[in-house]
Amino acid sequence: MAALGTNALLGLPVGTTLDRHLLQRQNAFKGATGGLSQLLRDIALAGKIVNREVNRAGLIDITGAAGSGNIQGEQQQKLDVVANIRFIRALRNGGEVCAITSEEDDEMVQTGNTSGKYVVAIDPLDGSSNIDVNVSIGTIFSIYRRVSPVGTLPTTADFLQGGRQQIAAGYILYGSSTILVYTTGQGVNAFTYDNSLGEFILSQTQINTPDDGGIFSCNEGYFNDYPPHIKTYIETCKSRRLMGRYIGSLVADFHRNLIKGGIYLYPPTSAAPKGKLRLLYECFPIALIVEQAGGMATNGEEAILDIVPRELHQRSVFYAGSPRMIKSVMP
Ligand code: P6P
Repeated sequence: MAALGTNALLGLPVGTTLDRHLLQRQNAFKGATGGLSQLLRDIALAGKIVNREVNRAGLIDITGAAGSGNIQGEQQQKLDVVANIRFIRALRNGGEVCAITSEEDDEMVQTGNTSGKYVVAIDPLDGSSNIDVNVSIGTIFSIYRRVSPVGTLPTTADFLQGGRQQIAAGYILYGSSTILVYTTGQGVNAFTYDNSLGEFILSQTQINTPDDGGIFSCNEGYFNDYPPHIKTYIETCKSRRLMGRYIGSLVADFHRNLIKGGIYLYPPTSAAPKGKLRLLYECFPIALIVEQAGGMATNGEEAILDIVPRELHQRSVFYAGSPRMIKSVMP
């Protein structure tokens, strides 16, 4: 009988808990202190709590607008604020993280753990305009080792590192099932949440995205704003009868294309001439995942991971997915 999705690197069968997977990975790397494993457990814990709140949002009056805005100029949803609090609290209490950059906070959040070796950039709840209409949403996270000395106050320089300096990245998709997908640079694995056990269980190992795909994902409402070569590319997709799929949640659109093969496009628009998506906590983590899965991510001029950010909430044009499709959108 064929191996049941055994994780070739560590011989871990599908069905392993996230905790055991982290321990196996930690033991496989000499000098590992367990700090990164604990950090990922802290993220998973917050994800379980947010999952619970997302699933009952309509019942406990945490849908709708929070009545506040964020630095992005976006109307915060109540669940945006709730998710932000949950992830910041889990990371602060976990002790491994000295600072957090969140889509929902204008400034870097100091956790008070000056001994923490890591910093986290996070979009606590991406696609939150979909919350009230029961469409999939997600959390996206990126982890760096701090560059400021351990024991001192962290600085923004800890976050303004190139995309290839990430030591881990991932996302949690609150969809038909809740899955956590992450990489530490040794491939991409997915864990499905079993809420009867309260555990994330390994469900897909060493994910590889197809070299080409049959899905293109973009907001065609902005088609008239797109650069000519992107317009041509989208017209070509249609002439080839590819499927257009776009639900307005990056994590959901990206994950579908990762598994089936496809391309996600957020080109420059008149409203966002430098792109809409945020580099630190949307583009970088998704780019690390897709490259680890054999795909590509670019801003149309260079690989996303080669960019060195200048500011915490910097935006970027973003194309990510199957390599043959990405090569078609490079000018
Ligand atoms: P638009 C959600 O706000 C987000 O950051 C991504 O999750 C999503 O793909 C994109 O923006 C949707 O933007 O302009 O198409 O509504």
